[in-house]
Amino acid sequence: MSTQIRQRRIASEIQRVLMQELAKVSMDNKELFSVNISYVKMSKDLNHAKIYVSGNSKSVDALNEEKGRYKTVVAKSMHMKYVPNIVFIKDSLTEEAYKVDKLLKKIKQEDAIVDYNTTEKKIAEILKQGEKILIVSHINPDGDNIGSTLGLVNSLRQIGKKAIVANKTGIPDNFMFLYGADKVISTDNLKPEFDIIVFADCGSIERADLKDNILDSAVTTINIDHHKTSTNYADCNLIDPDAPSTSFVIYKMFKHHDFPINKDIAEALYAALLTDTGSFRYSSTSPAAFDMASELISCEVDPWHVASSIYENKKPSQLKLLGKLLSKIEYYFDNRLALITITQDDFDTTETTAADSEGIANYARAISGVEIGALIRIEGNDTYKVSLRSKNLDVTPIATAFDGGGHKNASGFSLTGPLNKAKINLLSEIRKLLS
Ligand SMILES: [Mn+2]
Repeated sequence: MSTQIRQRRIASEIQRVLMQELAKVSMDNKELFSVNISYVKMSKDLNHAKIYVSGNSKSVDALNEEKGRYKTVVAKSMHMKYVPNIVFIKDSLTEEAYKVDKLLKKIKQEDAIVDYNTTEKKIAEILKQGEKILIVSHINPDGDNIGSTLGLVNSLRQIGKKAIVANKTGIPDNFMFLYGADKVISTDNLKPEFDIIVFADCGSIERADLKDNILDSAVTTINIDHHKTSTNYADCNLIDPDAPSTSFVIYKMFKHHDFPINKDIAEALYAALLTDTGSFRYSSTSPAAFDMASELISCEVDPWHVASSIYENKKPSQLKLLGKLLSKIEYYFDNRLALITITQDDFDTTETTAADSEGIANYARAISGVEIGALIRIEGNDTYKVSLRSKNLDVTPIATAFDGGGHKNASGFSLTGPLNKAKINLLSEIRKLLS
């Protein structure tokens, strides 16, 4: 056996024996609890063993005080004729590596913050210099879309900008109480006259449904969002995936760069925050989310006025639709998936539209034992809009598989029909996630 091989074999055997002993000893001596033997180096003549350990100097001293005892342990279990002298050495390499790793992470985080703050500042400057500003979100807008775009437009109008909000499908009745909601126009009626287009809470540019001549006319495009799947499709992209709502990202920019916030603006931003956190229930409801809510309420926002206008303002036809849909929920995969399907017939017979189905996917998720609630809704000629709601699973992989996006617990995408084909495609992707 070559000396080198012997050196290595004995070294690894000593390491194994001492690790075992350390595991025993550390039960009584907490100092040694986190000590680990990184490696053992034997001298050529096998008379000395250097034991490199991770841990603080105190624990290394403690080991060296008892090194006679450890030598005996090694001698006993290895049946060696000449037992090597043992010395414990603090392995600063692992510690260094740990420090470097921590430092790199910190630099990366700081870079991201610097990046974010620079972008935020740049966007604030662009908005303050702009004249004609178009603000859009996606079709069938939700509360965050509406509140974010209205909060932004009202603040920009306060500083003298010609700013408007456009939406392809208009504002649902329960958000019409927000200031400026009645001035929102259809994207179909836009003229190419804007120097800036702002996309707010709009995960992809396609969902905004803007005509090419409008897009081409703008000098600068801005994307303000909190969807973790958001792509950097605009000239300037301010995306905070940890933000509870897009209105949170806008509110931060308002505060950092002195944009006006009056009661109407505060109410719009609050409505967006309230709806996107599921009334402060989702895990996105951070301390900062409550701080924002608290500050907005100090701006005279009445939380009950906002909540009751949005949630306790349903038309009888909406409840008719809900009742119809609840009675035909389908269950799959041991009741872990609950699926609601909305056909054109469901809308026609209850005299409702897509806007009236907002929030219905949540009912599927609300069932005990269900892990994913899914909603398939007719959107157009043989196209279906799918909304996924999960309790704990991350549903974004399913959404991205179908070119959609969203958040961990709430994602969406489109599927082409016929309905049965769309359903089978959806079920096979969900099966993968649940297995
Ligand atoms: Mn949002």
